[in-house]
Amino acid sequence: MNLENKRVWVAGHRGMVGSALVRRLAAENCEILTAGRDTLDLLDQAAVRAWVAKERPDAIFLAAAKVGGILANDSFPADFLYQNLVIETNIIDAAHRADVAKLCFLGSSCIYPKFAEQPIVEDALLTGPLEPTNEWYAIAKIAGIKLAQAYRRQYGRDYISAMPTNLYGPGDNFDLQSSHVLPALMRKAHEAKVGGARTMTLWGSGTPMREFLHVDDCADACVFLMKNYSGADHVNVGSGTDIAIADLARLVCEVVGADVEIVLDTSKPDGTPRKLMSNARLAGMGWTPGIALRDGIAATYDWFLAHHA
Ligand code: GFB
Repeated sequence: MNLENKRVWVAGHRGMVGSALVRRLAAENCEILTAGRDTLDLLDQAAVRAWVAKERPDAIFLAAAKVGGILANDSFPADFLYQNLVIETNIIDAAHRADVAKLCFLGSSCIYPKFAEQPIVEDALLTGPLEPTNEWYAIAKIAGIKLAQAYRRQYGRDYISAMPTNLYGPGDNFDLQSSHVLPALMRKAHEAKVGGARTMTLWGSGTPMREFLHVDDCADACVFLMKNYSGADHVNVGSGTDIAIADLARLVCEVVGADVEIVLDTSKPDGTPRKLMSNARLAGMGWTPGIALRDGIAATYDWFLAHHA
């Protein structure tokens, strides 16, 4: 799809991914549509239908979601399952009713089985049990993939799905209870440095492996897919490399300039042992990521210093 002069709705534009999409779309010469929480409640089916029918976007990036780190996922299963199901069903069905030509649904790498073979190919979906700490969120995201496929199959809609790996970058959530690991470690390292602390606490064993992608790379990949991909199969969006959480903590401390000893809080869950996705499908289409982890962490720390510290 050529985005030039098209009306493109970024649902969830205030979130980390949505705001990265808005930044990226500025280069596409399209008209970007947004609706803040004050104007449109995405949990309200009638309101979403009315808004989409009135605004008539040509394309939609479905980046709105209830998101959080391992503890938030584990603590609020009803919120993660219910809100994500409702947001995606409301938007995808409203898009179909308003004849929206294209939609890109964003999911997550936690849709795959806990013990999937690594690197995880797209076909591993629904081949085994999920990781219990985030199965609620995962089930909602799997339903989103299936919704896009179902509207394609029954109504011929060109609705696609992108599955990003663990993301980080400007606009991330730095709240220690609800955030993902990377912003949590950045804040802890920063506070240790400023406060002169000698230790920094890491949840779990530090041995789980995670793959990280800068959110600007993710936005670029989603725009690439919107423009170049029309298929029922979801597409992994990753960096292609992973790192142990303890090594990530050392890297973050180096970038931040915190000289601390790492202490483990093993009362907190590890989650899935490893989730490195195969990015072969996307690479085969001609897209590869551009931001190295250390550079991305440094840029995110600059953003953190400007906005939070
Ligand atoms: O990023 P994270 O919260 O989520 O945690 P998941 C990744 C790993 O980092 C886990 C460890 O093994 C955590 O125990 N960790 C160490 C920490 N210290 C910390 C800390 O201070 N804060 C946090 N948050 N983690 C989420 C899913 O899984 O990933 C979501 O729950 C979603 O559904 C998201 O898929 C991308 O990678 O385990």
